[in-house]
Amino acid sequence: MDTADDAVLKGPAPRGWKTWTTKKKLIMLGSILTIIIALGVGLGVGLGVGLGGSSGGEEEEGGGGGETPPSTSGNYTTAKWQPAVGTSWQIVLEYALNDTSVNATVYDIDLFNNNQSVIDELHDAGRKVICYFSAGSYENWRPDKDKFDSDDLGKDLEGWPGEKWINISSPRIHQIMLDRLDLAVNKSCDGVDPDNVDGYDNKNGLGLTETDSVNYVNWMANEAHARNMSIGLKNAGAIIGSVINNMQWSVNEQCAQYEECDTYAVFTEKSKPVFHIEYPKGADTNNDDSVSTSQRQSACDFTDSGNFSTVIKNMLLDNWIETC
Ligand SMILES: *[C@@H]1O[C@H](CO)[C@@H](O)[C@H](O)[C@H]1NC(C)=O
Ligand SMILES: *[C@@H]1O[C@H](CO)[C@@H](O)[C@H](O)[C@H]1NC(C)=O
Ligand SMILES: *[C@@H]1O[C@H](CO)[C@@H](O)[C@H](O)[C@H]1NC(C)=O
Ligand SMILES: *[C@@H]1O[C@H](CO)[C@@H](O)[C@H](O)[C@H]1NC(C)=O
Ligand SMILES: *[C@@H]1O[C@H](CO)[C@@H](O)[C@H](O)[C@H]1NC(C)=O
Ligand SMILES: *[C@@H]1O[C@H](CO)[C@@H](O)[C@H](O)[C@H]1NC(C)=O
Ligand SMILES: *[C@@H]1O[C@H](CO)[C@@H](O)[C@H](O)[C@H]1NC(C)=O
Ligand SMILES: CC(=O)N[C@H]1CO[C@H](CO)[C@@H](O)[C@@H]1O
Repeated sequence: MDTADDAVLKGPAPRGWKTWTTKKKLIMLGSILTIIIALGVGLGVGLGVGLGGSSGGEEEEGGGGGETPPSTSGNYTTAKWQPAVGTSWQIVLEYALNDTSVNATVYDIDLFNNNQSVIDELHDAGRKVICYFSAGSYENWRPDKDKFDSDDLGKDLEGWPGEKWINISSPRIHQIMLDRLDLAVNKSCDGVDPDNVDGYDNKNGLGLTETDSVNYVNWMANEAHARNMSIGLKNAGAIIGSVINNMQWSVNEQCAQYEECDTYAVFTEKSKPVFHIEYPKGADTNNDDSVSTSQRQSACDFTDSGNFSTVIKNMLLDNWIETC
């Protein structure tokens, strides 16, 4: 894990692995336990009220770090497109998509770098398109960067030059994200992949909590669904229980490496795919070479792996891909 800290990565690649220190994993395990307890309590209440009853968009006050998020039991919206467990996929974020030859049902590509023409081409080939953007960070190279107010910016994302955590509770941020959803629907994206919704797990400088993320992710899901787009949860294992009913999939990085795929398997149990990425070549190697047998095993062999949509990628998320 520590070697990852030495990696130099540029541009709009995703992150998450970067800050996954042992300390963080311990904190996350604690959070998961807390959530499990909270869910137990919440389920008792929720069953009485009935699913679809109470509001999931309530304004929760963000308190101290590690606070237990609410177990939202209702007011979820549905999506027209629900991909099946095991759906094949490809993800390319490093540059505009220029290789559509991979035989995958779903392509996850950058919202800004790609024009509608390539999305149309994928649709013509019978594929579905998920459009990636960062929902939890400011990126100083995006075309809408000037819309961000300095009051909404927090700490730098460690290891990601030009990126800062943002106040995901701010109405100004919400408007920027609504504009991005409008852009996605204009480009005919079938779904969105909003990244960096786990600011609570990082030194964000804004006091972001799990509750903030739960409210933000559920809000964005309802807005995406209202635009006839589907949406998934990126990493953020600690808040799964409070948002999963609003999600159509999980996008996960490195659960095999960190031995936490069981956390994400709850998606497949609810008939929702886990679009799963492993980087067995490590942080510094980005080439077109095939992985070794042992590297493949480290990416592909885990409990429930047969239900995961696993891809083996370079950390830069360029065209190169292998499957299990
Ligand atoms: C909504 O999305 C579904 C699934 O992708 C699609 O079949 C349908 O045509 C869309 N509806 C509209 C009005 O765009
Ligand atoms: C795709 O674009 C990247 C960046 O411009 C380039 O390095 C790569 O060679 C291109 N690949 C193909 C298959 O055209
Ligand atoms: C693409 O994959 C599907 C199953 O996912 C398979 O049925 C089909 O034959 C494949 N096509 C090619 C050209 O390999
Ligand atoms: C997208 O379209 C714009 C405007 O037509 C053009 O400048 C840009 O090069 C295109 N990008 C790609 C990746 O094709
Ligand atoms: C984030 O935005 C909310 C809503 O505007 C505000 O109440 C809160 O104080 C802001 N947080 C920070 C750290 O500025
Ligand atoms: C989406 O398309 C509509 C109609 O062409 C246009 O009015 C609107 O400005 C577009 N929105 C974005 C975010 O591109
Ligand atoms: C996939 O999930 C189903 C339903 O949860 C389960 O019965 C099955 O054993 C799983 N298959 C694999 C290969 O893990
Ligand atoms: C699906 C659903 O019931 N959505 C509702 C959630 O709550 C907001 C605010 O009360 C409503 O506007 C939605 O219609």
